[in-house]
Amino acid sequence: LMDGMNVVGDLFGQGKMFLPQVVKSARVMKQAVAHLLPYIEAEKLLLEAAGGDVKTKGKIIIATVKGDVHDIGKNIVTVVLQCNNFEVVNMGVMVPCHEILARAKVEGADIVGLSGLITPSLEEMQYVAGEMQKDDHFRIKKIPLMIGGATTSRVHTAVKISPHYEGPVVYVPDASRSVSVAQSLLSDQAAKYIDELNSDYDKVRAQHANKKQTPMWPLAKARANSTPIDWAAYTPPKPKFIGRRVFKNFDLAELADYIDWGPFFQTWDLAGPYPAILKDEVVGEAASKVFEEGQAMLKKIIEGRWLTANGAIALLPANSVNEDDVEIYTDESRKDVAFTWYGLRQQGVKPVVDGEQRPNQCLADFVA
Ligand code: B12
Repeated sequence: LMDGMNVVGDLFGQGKMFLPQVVKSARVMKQAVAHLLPYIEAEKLLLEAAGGDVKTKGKIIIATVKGDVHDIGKNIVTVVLQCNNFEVVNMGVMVPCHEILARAKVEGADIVGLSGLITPSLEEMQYVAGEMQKDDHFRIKKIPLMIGGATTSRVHTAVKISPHYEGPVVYVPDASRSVSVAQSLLSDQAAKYIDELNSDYDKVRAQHANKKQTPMWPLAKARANSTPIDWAAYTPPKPKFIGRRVFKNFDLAELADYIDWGPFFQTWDLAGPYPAILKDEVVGEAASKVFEEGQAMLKKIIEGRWLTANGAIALLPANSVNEDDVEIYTDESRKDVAFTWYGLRQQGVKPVVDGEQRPNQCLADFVA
């Protein structure tokens, strides 16, 4: 199984295998391991009874952080570590920091592993590192923290996570690497490995600090350079109604005609515009397969009425206020504010192109 997963990982890395196949392989791997685990446990017991050495290489707590549902990568790492004789407690997804740390203490974990695939997880990982620093159990023992998942990176780990915790914090790019990293962290040579890691991260931090900052204008200057629109010369078209409209139980088949399949392929990491992607030389085959499966699933959803599509829209009067914000009113009298949409204005230094100063835009510029 491990050899098979390594082949999958290598082909994925070389761009010869694509995400849909990786996800399927992971599913097969998980099922196969679940089937094998009782046999592995029984074998361990036999070995122990015969006086053999069944000591694990170490205990690792692994979890996908609070707010993040992505499971697949963490499960692969769990299986790979288990197959390499580590004891792994997989806490699942969306696990709050205090639960991870409490469990790590109860289990006497040697390493804490965090997985995260969405941007907010990056901040949550910094929080976990900070909480480990505050807690004597982790800080004094310097329990290592392993960081993984598609949005994480060596630079982010070095610059944003590691400074929150004085124990070792290691970015691990993929499951196969997790074994050697965990072994290094727990070996007799750990101090040397950690020293090398820290000096590498120091370098990364220094490089990051020396990076050229994007030149910015002060907010007042950016505001003074807003998108020039002559509202006096513009009469907006009148909407057919002002207020709210609710659409109940909208026909799913009709909605399906409006699906933009582009993001579907992007999500599966298959590059190219739809429908040309289906005939693409490199990803055409994988794209066609996942498209076919997507269509079959969509048909089931529509025919089985699995979903109810309700919608609501509101057409309401609005004005820009305070230069960057938009006030939306409950009716044409424009007395009661339904809500304020706060805008962010571009503050980067804008060039002059063909004698014309490019504006620092903000959504509010496009509302009178
Ligand atoms: C499958 C998937 C889903 C599935 C998850 C199913 C499941 N059970 O996990 C579903 C459909 C539920 C989903 C939901 C969402 N997703 Co999603 N999802 C993906 C997708 C397509 C693949 C992720 C994956 O499994 N990759 C394969 C695994 C093997 O890779 P991996 O996780 O990186 O793991 C490897 C390494 O990183 C490492 N590793 C991972 N964890 C750890 C931990 C440790 C300790 C170690 C050592 C190593 C390690 O080892 C693994 C094996 O080598 C990615 C796109 C992509 N191309 O990555 C988007 C993606 C991650 N999703 C995304 C988003 C935005 C979402 C949603 C917010 C969508 C939405 N608008 O509702 C929600 C998330 C809701 C939430 N609160 O979390 C974005 C994230 C963008 C961002 N930066 O924030 C992505 C990148 C898609 C995109 N391009 O926009 N998603």
